[in-house]
Parts: sequence; structure tokens; C-alpha cells
Amino acid sequence: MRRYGKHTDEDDVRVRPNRRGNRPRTSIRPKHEDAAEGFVVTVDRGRLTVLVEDRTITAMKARELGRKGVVVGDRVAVVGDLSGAKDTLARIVRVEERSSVLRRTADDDDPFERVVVANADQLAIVTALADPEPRPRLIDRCLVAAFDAGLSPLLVLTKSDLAPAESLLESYGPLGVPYVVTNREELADGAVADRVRERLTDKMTVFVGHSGVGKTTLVNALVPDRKRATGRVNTVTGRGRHTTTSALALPLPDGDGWVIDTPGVRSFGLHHVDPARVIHAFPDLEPGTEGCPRACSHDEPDCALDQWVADGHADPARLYSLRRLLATRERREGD
Ligand SMILES: Nc1nc2c(ncn2[C@@H]2O[C@H](COP(=O)(O)OP(=O)(O)OP(=O)(O)O)[C@@H](O)[C@H]2O)c(=O)[nH]1
Ligand SMILES: [Mg+2]
Ligand SMILES: [Zn+2]
Repeated sequence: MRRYGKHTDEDDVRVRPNRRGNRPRTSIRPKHEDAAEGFVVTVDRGRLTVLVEDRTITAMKARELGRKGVVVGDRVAVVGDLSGAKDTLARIVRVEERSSVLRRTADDDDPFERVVVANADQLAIVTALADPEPRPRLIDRCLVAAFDAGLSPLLVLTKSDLAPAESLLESYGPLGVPYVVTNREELADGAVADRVRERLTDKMTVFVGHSGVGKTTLVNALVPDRKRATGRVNTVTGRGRHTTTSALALPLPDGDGWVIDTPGVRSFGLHHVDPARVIHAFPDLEPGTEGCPRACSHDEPDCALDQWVADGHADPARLYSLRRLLATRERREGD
């Protein structure tokens, strides 16, 4: 939300020759008071699938939205043919204010931000314990993105039938991030779905992670009547095949809550992240930053957090974890 809308000024100005003479142009834009409310469940090359009441309709962005992006999770106003009948196309005329925006950049030097999803409450960071090998750096990056966006993180460690979870969990202990561990057998007998579902009630949760970690497999277990295709992990490279190509929001079958399956990512660039926002997720450390120099990175010699911890106000392991997360921005994926 914070940076959302940075193009609104441009969007609102319609630079167009006024062919009808001197008529004032202030009220050209229709207000669309009769528009219906919709929820964007998927986006495929400019075509959006929108849930309106209990109908699924296809829509496109109205020209008046200009460059404003519309993403999965957005609440929108739609006009036109809302029947959902084949070959009909409605128009999205407004994007409602977002409660959260999860962004990433291709890498840290890339200023081009993509919005992954809007309005999510929780970021499920999905990592396989093997096949593909876990890469803690990506977990750290996703945690930073979650803290920056104000989403609560949930660590999902899959494939515990192939490797144990202990050492990975140990390094996340001080962060206090909630986690679930899943495996093949419990996926089949429904135990995984039960355990994960507890964490998803009343929330909109977006699943992110490398290709092949089992995001779609898990989403299929949670929403069994809406099965999406899953892929194989290449046994030579240990990589997934990018089976999922678009984000899709699905409602949990019983009770409230949404899960959003997303395509596998290779990296999670953090160009947009502000350390000052990340520290909000560390309420035990945040008051200690009062003595910091201006624009402190919290990882420099004058940082007041060292003294804060030395004075016993917070656990040194927490400061270490914060710094590890902040430093992940400076390092390359795979370092
Ligand atoms: N052994 C084991 N395999 C699993 C488990 N969960 C998923 N898999 C397998 O991992 C492979 C990849 O699963 P997907 O669900 O397609 O992975 P994804 O994360 O959605 O991958 P992309 O869509 O490419 O991003 C499939 O062959 C799954 O059967 C698990 O708990 N244990
Ligand atoms: Mg998938
Ligand atoms: Zn500092």
C-alpha cells in the first residue's frame, strides 16, 4: 500500500485532444456507481478471471485504469456483461485500496517491481527438505519480503520423507516463525491438509518457493476438488520444471480462507525493501534503534542495537537473525 499508487497522478490525467471544442474535461470519467464488486482469482496475459458473487467471469482492464496493475487478490469494481456466459468480457473499472502488497524484483539491482499478489495476510514460504535442496538464502529473502509487506510468515518444509527438518528449523528458532513440516505419506492420508489448514483459517495465504518444492501438491491437498497439474523434479539438476505458470487463488473448502498457488521463483529480489520497515517485525529490538545514526542499516559500527543487546534488553540471537536477514539483500542468490 505504501508505494502503491505512485502512478495515480499520471493515470488520472487524460491527455487527449478535446475534439468537441472547449467543453470542460473534468467530469469525463464515469463514476461507475452501478459496478459490481469482484475478486481477482487469476491473471493470464491481460485476461483476468474475477469472482463476482458466485460467478466466475472473464474481464479485462478498462483503458481508464491506465498503467495501474491488477493482480491476483485484488478487489475490483467490474461493469459490463457479468453473466459469466462463454465469450463475454467484463471491464474492470476500479481497483480498491489494498491492505497489503507483496512485491519482488527479479534481482536486487533491478528497480522494476512486480506485484506478486495483493491483500494477502500470510506468506507461506515453501521449501523442500530435499529434491530440490533447501536454500536458506531464499527463505531469508522471503522473510524479509514478508516483514516488509506486513504479511505474517509461515514456514512450510515439505518432503520430510526424504530428509530431516531439524537443522533447518534450528536456524529459524530465534525468529519465532511458525512452521509446518509435511511429507508424502501424510499428504496422502489427509493429515497434512488438516495440520496446514489450521494455520490458514480466515486468512489469505500466498504460497511461494522454488519450482518443484511442492506448492501445488500442497494446495491440491487443501482444495481437492480443484486439482492443478503438478510437475516432476529433474533428477539430474534437482530442479522443478516450472509446472505452474500463473498465480491462482482458491477458496478453502470449509470455512473462510484463501490459498494462492504461484509459479516457482528462481530468486526473490529485494530492491524495494526498506530496513526501517523490516525492523517493525522485531518489536524487542525496535526501541533500541532510537540511538542509531540516521538511515542506519542496523549492520554498521555505530548501530545502537549492539548496546541494546549488551544491556540485556533483547536476546543477541535475535539481533544476529535480524542482521542475517538484512544482509541477505547484499548477497547474491546461491552465495
Ligand atoms: N517425496 C515427496 N515428494 C513430494 C512431496 N510434495 C510434493 N512432492 C513432489 O514434488 C514434485 C513437484 O511438486 P509440485 O507440487 O509440482 O511443485 P511446485 O512447487 O508446485 O512446482 P512449480 O509449479 O514448478 O513451481 C512432484 O513430483 C510431487 O509429487 C513430499 O512431501 N514428498
Ligand atoms: Mg506448482
Ligand atoms: Zn542501527
